[in-house]
Amino acid sequence: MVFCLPNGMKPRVFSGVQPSGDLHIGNYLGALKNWVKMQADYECIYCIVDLHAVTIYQIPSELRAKIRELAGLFLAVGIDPKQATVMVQSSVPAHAELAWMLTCVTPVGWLQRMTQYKAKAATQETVGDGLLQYPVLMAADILLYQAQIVPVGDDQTQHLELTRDIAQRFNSLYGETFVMPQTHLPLVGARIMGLDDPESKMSKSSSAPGHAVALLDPPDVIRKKIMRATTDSRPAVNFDDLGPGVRNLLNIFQAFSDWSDAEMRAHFEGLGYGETKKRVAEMVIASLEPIQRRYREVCAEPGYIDRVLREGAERVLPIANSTIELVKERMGLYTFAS
Ligand code: ATP
Ligand code: LTN
Repeated sequence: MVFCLPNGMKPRVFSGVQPSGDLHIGNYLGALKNWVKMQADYECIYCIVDLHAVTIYQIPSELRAKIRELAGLFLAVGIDPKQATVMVQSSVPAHAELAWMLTCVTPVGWLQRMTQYKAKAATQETVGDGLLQYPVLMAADILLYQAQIVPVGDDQTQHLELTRDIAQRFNSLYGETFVMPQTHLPLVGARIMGLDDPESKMSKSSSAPGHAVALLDPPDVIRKKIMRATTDSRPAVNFDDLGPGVRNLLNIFQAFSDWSDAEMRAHFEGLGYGETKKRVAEMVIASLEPIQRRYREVCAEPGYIDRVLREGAERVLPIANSTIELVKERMGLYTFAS
């Protein structure tokens, strides 16, 4: 579906990924694959959210490298910097500035209820305040650009609801200021589960070796991880009674191949698990091969990634500054007399 504006302007899309851990096929199928599809029809801003990553301690030298790696992967999956803007969150200070202003209208109880906060806080010895404020910074990312559409995986729907609640509260306190953003989920692939544990979401922060397929994993590693994926004791694929592990593998195949449900059934019904896994592994390997090739090309071009990131920040700066001026004006904060 393409959202239309009266004057021919394209609706604005914003989304982000944290430069923490290795980008995996869940991130690709849940978010980035959609981002690529949307860039021709929308004004897209794709952001590397490094300020979000540091809500949990990151080794500085590794974070610095991960930011460039992630930018390279954005380009490698097909994001075209001529069509879409690729930028780093901390290079536009207005993200943090707006986050502070929004923090002041956000009840702390709303933040303490977030499931991601509760899950991540449980893994930390000391919980930094940034982890609690994480969804406010995410709201600021989106509202700063008055984005209408936010393409994400299923795990972000609660954060998007909170973003709308914060925007509504701000608008009712200070007058109509922010556009209400809509969540955009993929039809297939919105929630890819861990290969080792199909009851939990595939996640960058898991350290279990067979948990996720990274976008840069070599073919033999992909094959090994998929062949060892947790399934069940049923003899073969039965679409009327799929266990969670097999459902997840078939979901991965379908999201990569874009096959219909009928095609999936015709191809896999009654097939043994060993052969099913082989076909899934070959589909994943073949789909990632051009991404990995393009990634090597992007990295081989000296200065290219940094140029894209600098131009991205320059392109969005006027939008960010005009929102900050509007918000300051609405809240009664000081602005220089002109
Ligand atoms: P972390 O474990 O560090 O929180 P993550 O793997 O959840 O990382 P994010 O950077 O938080 O990755 O998410 C980037 C994008 O990928 C978001 O749009 C998110 O919804 C999507 N995403 C993350 N995991 C999955 C998944 N398992 N299936 C589908 N989409 C996912
Ligand atoms: N919290 C998101 C990353 C993120 C984001 C955003 C996504 C930060 N800011 C703005 C969409 C829009 C996650 O995927 N963990």
